[in-house]
Amino acid sequence: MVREENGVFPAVCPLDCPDTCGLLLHKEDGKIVKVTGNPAHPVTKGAICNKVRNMTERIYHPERILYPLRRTGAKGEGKFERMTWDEAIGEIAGRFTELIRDYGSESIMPYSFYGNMGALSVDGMDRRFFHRIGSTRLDQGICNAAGNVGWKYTMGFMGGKSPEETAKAKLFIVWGQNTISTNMHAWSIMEKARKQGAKLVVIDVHRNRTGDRADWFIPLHPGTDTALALGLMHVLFDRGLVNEEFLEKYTIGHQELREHVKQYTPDKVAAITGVPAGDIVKLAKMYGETSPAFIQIGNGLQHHDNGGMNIRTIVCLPALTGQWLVEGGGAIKANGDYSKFNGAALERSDLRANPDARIVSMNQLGEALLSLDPPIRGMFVYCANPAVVAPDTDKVERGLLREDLFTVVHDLFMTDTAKYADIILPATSTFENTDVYRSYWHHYIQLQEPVIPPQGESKSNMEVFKLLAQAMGFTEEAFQDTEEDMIRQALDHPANPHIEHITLDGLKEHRFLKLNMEYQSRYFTAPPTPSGKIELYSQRMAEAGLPPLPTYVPLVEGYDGERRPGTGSRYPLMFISPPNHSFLNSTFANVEKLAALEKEPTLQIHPEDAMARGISDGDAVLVWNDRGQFEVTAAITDKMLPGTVVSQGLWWEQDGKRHRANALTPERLADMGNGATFFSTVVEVKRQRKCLPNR
Ligand SMILES: Nc1nc2c(c(=O)[nH]1)N[C@H]1C(S)=C(S)[C@@H](COP(=O)(O)OP(=O)(O)OC[C@H]3O[C@@H](n4cnc5c(=O)[nH]c(N)nc54)[C@H](O)[C@@H]3O)O[C@H]1N2
Ligand SMILES: Nc1nc2c(c(=O)[nH]1)N[C@H]1C(S)=C(S)[C@@H](COP(=O)(O)OP(=O)(O)OC[C@H]3O[C@@H](n4cnc5c(=O)[nH]c(N)nc54)[C@H](O)[C@@H]3O)O[C@H]1N2
Ligand code: SF4
Ligand SMILES: [Mo]
Repeated sequence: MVREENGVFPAVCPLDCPDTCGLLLHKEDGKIVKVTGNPAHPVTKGAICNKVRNMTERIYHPERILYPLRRTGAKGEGKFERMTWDEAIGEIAGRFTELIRDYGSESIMPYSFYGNMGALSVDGMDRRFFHRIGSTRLDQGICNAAGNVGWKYTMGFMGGKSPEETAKAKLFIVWGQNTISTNMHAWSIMEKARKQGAKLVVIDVHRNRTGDRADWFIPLHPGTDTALALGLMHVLFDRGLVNEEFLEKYTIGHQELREHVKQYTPDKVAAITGVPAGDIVKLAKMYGETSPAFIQIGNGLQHHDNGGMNIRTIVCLPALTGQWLVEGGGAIKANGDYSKFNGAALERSDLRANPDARIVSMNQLGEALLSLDPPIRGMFVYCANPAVVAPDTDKVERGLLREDLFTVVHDLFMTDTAKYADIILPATSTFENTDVYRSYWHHYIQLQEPVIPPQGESKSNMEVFKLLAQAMGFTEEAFQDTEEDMIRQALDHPANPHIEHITLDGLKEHRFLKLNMEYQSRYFTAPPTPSGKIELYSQRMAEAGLPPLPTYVPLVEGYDGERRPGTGSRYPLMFISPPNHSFLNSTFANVEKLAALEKEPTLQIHPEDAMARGISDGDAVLVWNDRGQFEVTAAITDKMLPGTVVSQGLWWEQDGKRHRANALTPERLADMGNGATFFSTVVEVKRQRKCLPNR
């Protein structure tokens, strides 16, 4: 039931961000006029980012889609006419039914990610529907898949330390994360600890906002983190800075590792990484001699060919020093496994008639749409914007342009992807829905109940898939469940003791409830790996054809062993395209206020690389490789080592101009988890036009 009265109402930030903030929505005359942080939330404590402080601009944006639309122009042209919900649901159900009859159920594919993190929005009725159809399945490896698999090879479980505890650390190593922009409450904790004397080291290929504020910024060549970690291990063993008792009691493979890392001398590692040998020794000593020492691992370094190995290797470090058992020490990459809901009950994969239906990696959408045999003929996109965020977007576009592909997009806006749709359905915002949220960083479960009514004729994901199920004649009870039924089912999960006490009634009363963390320490002393120990040597990796000990494997494309990036290639520069501060993936790129803060898409290029190409600051430059190209403005900076260029932010098409970083990125899969390899890309750059004088 929507709250009609004015006042201040609790809410949850639905975005794909580790912080999952508690919010307060301030309502006047039935409208949300202000979004602030909820000071009662124990971790996010009333602070929120500027993006969500401006959330009303998004919720009430004049371009929000409010009615179902049918395409009238060519695909991609963006011409549509209004249609009714009855017509839209009837047409989609009709087309899907025909496709299944003529080509089989695998001719249909969902494409979704976490534009809204609510369990009911992306892991609920939608999954039931596609299972029931028996569609092609989507392997959702675009974000953290490689790193999660890598972490689990070592630790068995996707969970690290608790955020609150890290306040005790005396040393923070931020490894491949732009914490200020992408995990701001972790940054608050670090800042507080630094006031008590803690030191901050940032290891990144680019001196991002966080690196700018570090005590020590260590730049390195992309995709060489495993080598750096092995160099640190070399020094830790060599100088007796390891915790022998911890190694003996809680790990397997430490003798093999000790021998193995002898080859990774500081000099050898310096040649690979670009980090001077003296700095490698200094960092290893700092890490080995400071306690508590905490490592914050981001997503950046796993978007590489060797991304899984990077994470698998870095999480071995706290085992070498025994920091897993020190309060405030250890590491976090993500804490998602602590808060797992009952996925089987939510998704109901038992409804699937064809459990062996084919699986498509979302990182290879272009290839799937163009080459899969038998072809995908119907695609339903929701909570995602693949025309911008997927690798090799030119290829994705060619797929979306296929006349024989029936595409439905459910979104709040005419995204770049929606322009290729045959039918667009208007989505509610989370503030119009009931849903339940967990965090992949902190330990609180939160409930969202509607604060405003659905805008226009928009409908939630849950409603849409219920309507479609009904129209297709699916009579199973699973399609009758209400939001509250499904929240109860999600929380009833005896396999996860951390949520055993959490109920819908409890959430209604308290808004957020903490996980039971009394079992946490067992993941560091008796982890759920095959050996029951932290696996420095992993038999499972050997069986999967991977090196069983942490091993530096050079990138397929780009940094070539011990030589400079791209040697011998026509494309001598490594291209990194991480998120910017004011967008959330591509969400908010159409909110004028936030886009204005980011000004324009830029290519950050080192003075040496710019000079070699006659490029001045502010010039329009063309960045290209065999996959595609895009034009951006050059920003000359020494924030990277020579040989690396950086373009932050995933931008929408504007006034017919595209700035799609992903035109350049590969569909290749990472070493583990079928993860994405966005940052393992080489390019060349040339000047297009001189900087305009009035710029
Ligand atoms: N403001 C904002 N916040 C966000 C997002 C957003 O788009 N905007 N996105 C959300 C999502 S979905 C995610 S997954 C996270 C992502 O946020 P983070 O976890 O911070 O990861 P990235 O920003 O992808 O990359 C972090 C850093 O890794 C660096 N990097 C790239 N390659 C390498 C490498 O080989 N080695 C090392 N050491 N560093 C490397 C990049 O230069 C970048 O500075 O943030 C979430 N929060
Ligand atoms: N080059 C490069 N590419 C990247 C990355 C990178 O760092 N560099 N990062 C990658 C990563 S880590 C990620 S996680 C992906 C993210 O990729 P996506 O998950 O596709 O992220 P967004 O672009 O934010 O698109 C989310 C969409 O969901 C819509 N949405 C929000 N709420 C709802 C809802 O309730 N219902 C429906 N139907 N729609 C809703 C939003 O309006 C938005 O259009 O991008 C990846 N792509
Ligand atoms: S995007 Fe992240 S930091 Fe911003 S309000 Fe949402 S959860 Fe909090
Ligand atoms: Mo992500």
